[in-house]
Amino acid sequence: MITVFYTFKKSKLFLSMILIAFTFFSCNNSDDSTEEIIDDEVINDDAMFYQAESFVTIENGLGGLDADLEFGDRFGRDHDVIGDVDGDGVIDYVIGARSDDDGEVDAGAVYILFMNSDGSVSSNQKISNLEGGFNETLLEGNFFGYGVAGVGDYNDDGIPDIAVSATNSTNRALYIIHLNSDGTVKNFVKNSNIIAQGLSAIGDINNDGRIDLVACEPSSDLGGTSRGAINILFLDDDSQVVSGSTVNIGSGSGGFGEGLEDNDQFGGREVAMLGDIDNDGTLEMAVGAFTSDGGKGAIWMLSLNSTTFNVESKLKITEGLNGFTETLDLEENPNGTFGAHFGHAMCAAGDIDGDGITDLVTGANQQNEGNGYILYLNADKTVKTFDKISATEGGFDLVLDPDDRFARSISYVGDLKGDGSIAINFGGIGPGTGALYTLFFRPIN
Ligand SMILES: [Ca+2]
Ligand SMILES: [Ca+2]
Ligand SMILES: [Ca+2]
Ligand SMILES: [Ca+2]
Repeated sequence: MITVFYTFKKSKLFLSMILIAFTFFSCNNSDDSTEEIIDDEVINDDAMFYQAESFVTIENGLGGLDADLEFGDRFGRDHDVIGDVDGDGVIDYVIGARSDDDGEVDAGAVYILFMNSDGSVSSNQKISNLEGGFNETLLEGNFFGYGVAGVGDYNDDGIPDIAVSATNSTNRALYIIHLNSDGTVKNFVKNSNIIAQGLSAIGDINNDGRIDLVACEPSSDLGGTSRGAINILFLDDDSQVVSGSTVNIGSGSGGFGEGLEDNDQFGGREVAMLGDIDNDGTLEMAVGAFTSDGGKGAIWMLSLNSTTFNVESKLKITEGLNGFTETLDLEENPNGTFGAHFGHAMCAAGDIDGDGITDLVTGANQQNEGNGYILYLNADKTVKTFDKISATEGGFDLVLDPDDRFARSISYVGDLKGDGSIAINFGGIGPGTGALYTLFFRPIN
């Protein structure tokens, strides 16, 4: 522990916080403490910068969810907060279920979840071929709901709206859906020929009053086979993508330069806008490449020019590189893929360790039951230390199935309870239908 303490700010207050964290961990994990102290790597687990308060599982018949989820629906494969849709003062969610079969096999669906402040679902509204007033015909294999994101109020009616992607080659589209306060569709705008195998809201980076989006295309052959790419999208007053404004970043494009190899799948399923963490005028954004390094996975930390949004500098985080001391596995997975898939999903998590720098939540969903990680970042984009959240670590005592793929999707909720705790949503397979785990963290800072 001494070396860990030494690398941090040495204020007495800060040390006492770490001691509290360490004491909390020791009290709650006494069974593991003997082996935890053996090698340096697990010191990170002792440095927990939060108290694990509780978690809620949302799946068929659990956590207040009354929905007809079926095996393979992939509920929770992507999710985001959308603000308070029904005006009851509690944040609401959008959840993708891209393999839902309403109308056609794998046509897809999304659910608007109206939340209670304890993290349980109060009620829900499905949007699909058959429900929610969605005047659109989704075809077999459209995978509507592959990517979802809250975009704020795009049509100025006071009700937050959502972005939803469909990815099949017969209907590659980005839908901006303007919601009614009951979660049904008021109307929608379809942007065609947009590929978004992942979708992330990144805040209003061009300062035009509308939240901007990143569409992830990990299968892109830009610069080489399946090296992957992202597209930063800007939309106008009519919820349409502004033609000519899209910023394409990948191997040899958008200032990225070199570093990607074939089959890295840069872009993954999500990116995380961290803001200007080093205060030099560029915007730091994390982008995964989940099949990089033989399947172990990696995260690229990009610094984007604040005007062109092209990459000015970048840094790679993976096993043993730039401060990430975790061991990632290379084993074959039950679905035939290889490796841990670190960086498949991620979100910015605010400043959990209280050092003034935004921290990054990510995961390795193909390692054991799936691992979540909180990466505590330095201003130079490297990892200072990290906490791991799994079935056996992180203090939550999660109940996961062996092939749950916990943390395959991640989104930041914030203070849902209104008591200073932070809620973060993690997707998993659960009983096969898909599941959402809401974890409540109390930062110790
Ligand atoms: Ca609400
Ligand atoms: Ca609206
Ligand atoms: Ca904008
Ligand atoms: Ca921090």
